Amino acid sequence: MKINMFSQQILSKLKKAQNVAVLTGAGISAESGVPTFRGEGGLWKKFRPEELANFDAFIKNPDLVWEWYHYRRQIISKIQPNPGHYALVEMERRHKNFVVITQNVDNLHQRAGSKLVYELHGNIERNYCIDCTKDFSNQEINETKNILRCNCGGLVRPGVVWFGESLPMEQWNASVQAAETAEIFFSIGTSAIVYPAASLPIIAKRAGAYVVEINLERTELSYDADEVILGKSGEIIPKLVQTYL
Ligand code: BV8
Ligand code: ZN
Repeated sequence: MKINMFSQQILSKLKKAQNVAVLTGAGISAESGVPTFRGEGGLWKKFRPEELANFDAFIKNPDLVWEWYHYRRQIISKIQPNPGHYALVEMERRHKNFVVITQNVDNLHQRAGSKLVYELHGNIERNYCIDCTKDFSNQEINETKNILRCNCGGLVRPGVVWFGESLPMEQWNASVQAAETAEIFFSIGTSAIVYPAASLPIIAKRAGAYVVEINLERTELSYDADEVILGKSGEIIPKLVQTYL
């Protein structure tokens, strides 16, 4: 394991790689102005995400959970993707099979132009009724900051995956497959503690991928990564792209 900017290994591997997978977390959106959950600069100090992002919390205190999501929707509606997101779009053009697997719900990879994005934890721009599963548009949601009720009487919840809930099966299976076939696997801006997403770099490593971590600080994954690059993803990914593309 090395701690430096770009090694010869990563550059030569990237130049010839056809299969590249990237796992992203809240850190990649930090430079756009989306607060992270944990780590340096993590803003949700008042509540641990595990306390709010679960179904029981929603049933016990729907207004509080709804307010948290309303606040986050407001932030996301005002900000833009950053150079880290855009650099991944450049990489997608360069490699035959390139996939972004994201734990983020902020839609910023898609807004930047990434075509193949697996959303493991859903998307904050979707909402649905907990009883009849009817979808509610973002516009309907944004009209009020109070929690909505469906015609059937059910509460409307955000279309995200909460703790204790299963990930979308198709996206998860496709992500595992991408990890198993990746020649290079990047883990970017994630504390790598939320499972099963955090198992993807390990799956990739066991299947032979060169695992590269990009983060402000070392994480649970750092010991297993082949290379750790410490710094801001919005600076490092564009530099990497300039160096090898
Ligand atoms: C499940 C979505 C099966 C909604 C989120 C005990 C042991 C092991 C596992 C478990 C356990 N107990 C329970 C579990 C399972 C649990 C889990 O993993 N818990 C952990 C916390 C112990 N997982 C689940 O429940 C998952 N489902 O397992 O299903 C099942 C089914 C039924 C019953 C049981 C099990 C579902 C997990 C989904 C959670 N959903 N949110 C929302 O957003 O509101 S969680 C939340 O954490 C985030 O949304 C995000 O998706 C996820 C991960 O966070 P990160 O993205 O990594 O962000 P974080 O803030 O932590 O870190 C930011 C990083 O960026 C930092 O490292 C920082 O240094 C870095 N950074 C900052 N700025 C920059 C930067 N890096 C680079 N550049 C910068 N500029
Ligand atoms: Zn309903």
